[in-house]
Amino acid sequence: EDGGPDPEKHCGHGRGGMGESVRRKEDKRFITGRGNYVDDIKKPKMLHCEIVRSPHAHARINSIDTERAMQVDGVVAVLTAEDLAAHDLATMPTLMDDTQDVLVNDKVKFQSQEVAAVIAEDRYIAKDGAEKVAVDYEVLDPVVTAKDALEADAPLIRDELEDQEDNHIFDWDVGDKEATDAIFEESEVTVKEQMEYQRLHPAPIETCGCVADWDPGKEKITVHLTSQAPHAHRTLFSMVSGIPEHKVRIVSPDIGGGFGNKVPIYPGYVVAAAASVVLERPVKWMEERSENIQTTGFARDYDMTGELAATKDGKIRAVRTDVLANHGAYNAVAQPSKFPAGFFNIFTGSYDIEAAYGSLTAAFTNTAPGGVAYRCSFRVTEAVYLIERMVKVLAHELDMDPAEIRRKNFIQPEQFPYESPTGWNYDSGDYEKALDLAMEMADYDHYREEQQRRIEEDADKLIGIGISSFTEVVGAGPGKTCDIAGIEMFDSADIRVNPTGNAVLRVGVQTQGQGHETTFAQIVAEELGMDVENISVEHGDTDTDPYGLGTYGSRSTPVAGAATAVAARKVRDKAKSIAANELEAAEEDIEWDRESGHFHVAGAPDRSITITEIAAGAYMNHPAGEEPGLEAVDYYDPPEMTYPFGSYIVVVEVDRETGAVDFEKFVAVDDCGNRINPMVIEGQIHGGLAQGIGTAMMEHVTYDENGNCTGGDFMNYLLPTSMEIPNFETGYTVTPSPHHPIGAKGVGESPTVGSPPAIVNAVVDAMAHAGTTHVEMPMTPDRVWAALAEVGLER
Ligand code: PCD
Repeated sequence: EDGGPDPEKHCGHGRGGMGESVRRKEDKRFITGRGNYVDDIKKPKMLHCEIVRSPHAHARINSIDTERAMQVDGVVAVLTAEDLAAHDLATMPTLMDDTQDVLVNDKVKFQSQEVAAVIAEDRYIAKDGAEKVAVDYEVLDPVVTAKDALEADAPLIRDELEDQEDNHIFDWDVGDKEATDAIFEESEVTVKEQMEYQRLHPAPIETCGCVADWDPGKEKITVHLTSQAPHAHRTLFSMVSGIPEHKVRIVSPDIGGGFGNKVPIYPGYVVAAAASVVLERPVKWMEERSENIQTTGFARDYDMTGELAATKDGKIRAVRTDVLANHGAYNAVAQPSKFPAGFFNIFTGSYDIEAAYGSLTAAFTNTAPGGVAYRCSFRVTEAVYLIERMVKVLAHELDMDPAEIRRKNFIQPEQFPYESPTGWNYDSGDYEKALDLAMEMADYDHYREEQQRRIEEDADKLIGIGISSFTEVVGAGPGKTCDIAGIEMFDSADIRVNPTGNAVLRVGVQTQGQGHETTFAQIVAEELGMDVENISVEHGDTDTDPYGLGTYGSRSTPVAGAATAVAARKVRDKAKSIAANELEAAEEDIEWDRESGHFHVAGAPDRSITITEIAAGAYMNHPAGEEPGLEAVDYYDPPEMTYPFGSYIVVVEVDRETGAVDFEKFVAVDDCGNRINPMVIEGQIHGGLAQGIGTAMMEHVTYDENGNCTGGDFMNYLLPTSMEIPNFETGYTVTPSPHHPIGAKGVGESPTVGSPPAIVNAVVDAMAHAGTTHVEMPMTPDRVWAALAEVGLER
C-alpha cells in the first residue's frame, strides 16, 4: 500500500520479513570497529607494492632505470612492462575489449599512468624505492577534451593500434532519425540546450586494492580484492593470467563503498598477482586517495545537446540528442549491455513521446580511462539529466508550470507494459501519483507564491523550485541483452537449512554497504516463515558462493533478490513433503500459511508444523525414497529489467550577492515496487541524494591544458559533507514489478540519478524570470553568480 513520509511503517508478520525495518545485522561489527577490509588483511611474509606513475599526460618512455631502487634496503623487486611481458601480462583487456597497458610499455597516455612497480618489505620502503626509479620521458603534446581530440591536427594518442588514424572510437545512434526530424520540421515549438555532464569520480571511503597470495604447493592463487563482482573477476583473472579458474579464489571481504568504482580490473591488481606468483609471497597493493581519483574509473563526461519538439499547449512530440563522450586513454567503459552507450537510450524518460533519435561520438583523450556506472545504471544518469532538464527548458519557453507539463506527458498507468520509442519495455509505473505526493509534501503552491513575492519585492534572495520525475532502468540482465565477457547476466542464490532450523543463504552479488546481510535474510524469512535472526547471508567468496555477476546497476534486488525468493520457494516445496511425512498426511493436503509461517493440513489448522521442526525432520526422519537435507539453488535470468521511478522536488534560495545556493526544502518520493526494508531504503535515498548534491554543486575532475589532473585529490575534488546536506523528506508509492517474484525493483541508484536535474532545475528556476535557461554543473557560487550577472540579477 502507499504511504507518505513514514518509513518506519511495519507491514510484515513480525519475523523480519518483507516490509519490516529490521536493524542492519552488519552494523554491530561496523560500529564496533570489527569490519574486515582488504587493508586489514595481513599475511605472514607479506610484501607491499607501490606503483611508479607518470607525471606527464602524454610522453614516450625512452628508458627506465631501476638499479638505484633495487639498492634500497628492503626492496625485493622492481617490475616494468618488460618483466610482465615475460609472463604475457604486459597488457590486459578492458571491459570494452580494448587493450590497456598494465605497466606502460612505450608511451604514457594519461597523467599518473602506471609505469613501474616496486615490491618491498613494507609500504614505506616501497615508496622510498619508487622515488628512486628513474624514467626518461620524451614529453608529447596532450589533448584533454573530446572536442579537441577530434580536431584534424590533434596528436594521435593510440598510435600502437593498427588502423587507428585519429582519436575517434565509435559513432552510435538509436531511434528513428527520419520520423524524429520530420516532427521537428512541422512542430509548433522546438527548444534546444547544450549541457555538460561533467567528469565525476565515485569516492568510496575505501580505495581500491588487493592482497594476492600464490600458493606454490596448491598452485592456487587467493586474491582478497575490493571487488563488486567477485565471480566475474575470477573469470577475468583466469583469462588474463592463464591460471585455471578453479585455481583462482577471489574473496571480497567487507567493502567500504563501491559506487561502480570497484567493477573494472585495474593494473595494480595484475601487478600484485604477478609479483606474488613470481616471488612466491603474498603481495598487498592499496591505492592512496589521489591514485584512486586520478587513475581508476571515472564517470560521466558527456557533452550533450538536447532538443524537444512540442505543441503550443505542451505536448512533447519528439526528442533529439547528440553527445560527445570523453572516454579517456582507453575504451574502458564498465557496462554489460550490447549498446555502446549503455542505457543512455532511455532518454525519453517518463514521457510518452512519438519519436526519438540520439547519436553519440566517443573519443580518446589523454585522461584516465573510465566511464563507470557511478551510482547509475550505465548512463541512465546522463539520460535522465538530459530529459528532465529539457522538460524544464520547454516549460520556460511555453511559460507553463513544469509540474503541469510533466502531467501532460507522463506515460499513463494503463499503458504499462510500455514500449518506448527507443525499444525499452517499462514494467510498471504510476508517475502522476508520485508527483502529486511530492508536490503535497513540498508545499508546492506556497513556494510558488513565495517565489513571486520575492521577485516583486526585488529581494536579495530568490526562490527557485525544481522538479525531476525520473524513471530508471535497473536489474541487468536479461542474459540475452547483457553480458560480461560473454557471461550472461543472471544471478544466483543457494539456501541451506540446518538440522537445528537455522539457515545460510549464499548469493552471487556482493554488498558494499547496502545491507544485504539483512535484507536478503528478510526475503528468506518472508518466504520460509523463519525468523530473520536465524538466517545468515554469505557472499564474496568464489570458492563457496554460487556464480553471480556482482552488484552494480542496482541489480541485486531485481536479480539475486529474485533468485533468493525462487530458491526459498523451492525449499518450501520440499518442506511440504517433509511436513506431509511428519503430519502423516498427503503432500497435496499440506498448505503453507504466510501469516503464521507454518505448514498445516488443509482444513485442520491445528495440525501444523514449523520450518524448524521440518528442518529436523529433513535430517533425522526424512521421507522414505527421498533425499535427506533441505536446500535449494536458483540461477535467475530475469525476463526484463525493472523500472523504479520517483519525483523529487527541490526548493532553493539563491543569494544574489554571493551566488550561494541554500536548500529550503528537499522532497524525494520514490517507488521501488514492493519494499523489503523501509529503513534501509531510506538510508539508500539519503546517501544517494547527498551524492546528487555533490554532483550538482561541487564535484568535478578537472584537467589543465597540459593534461595535469587539477581535480585529483580531496583538496580540489570537493565532496559534500554533513554541512552541505539539508534535511531530506522522503515519501513513497508502491507500484510492484509485475515480473519480479516479490514485486520489488532496485532503488540504490535512484536518488543519484534523479536528484541532479531537480537541483539544477531549481537554481535555473530562481533566475528564469530574467531569462536564464541553463546553469552548468557543478553550480559553484562563482558559476551561479556569473549566471545571475548574465541576466542582470546580481547584487
Ligand atoms: N532494497 C529494499 N527494497 C527494495 C529494493 C531495495 O529493501 N524494493 C534494499 C536492498 O535490499 C539493498 C538496498 O536496498 O539492501 C539496495 O538495493 P538495490 O537497489 O537492489 O541495489 P544493490 O544492487 O543492492 O546495490 C547497488 C547500488 C549501487 S549500483 C550503487 S553505485 C550504490 C548503492 O547500491 N553503492 C552503494 N548504494 C550503496 N550503498 C552503500 N552503503 N555503499 C555503496 O557502495 Mo553502482 O552501478 O555500483 O555505480
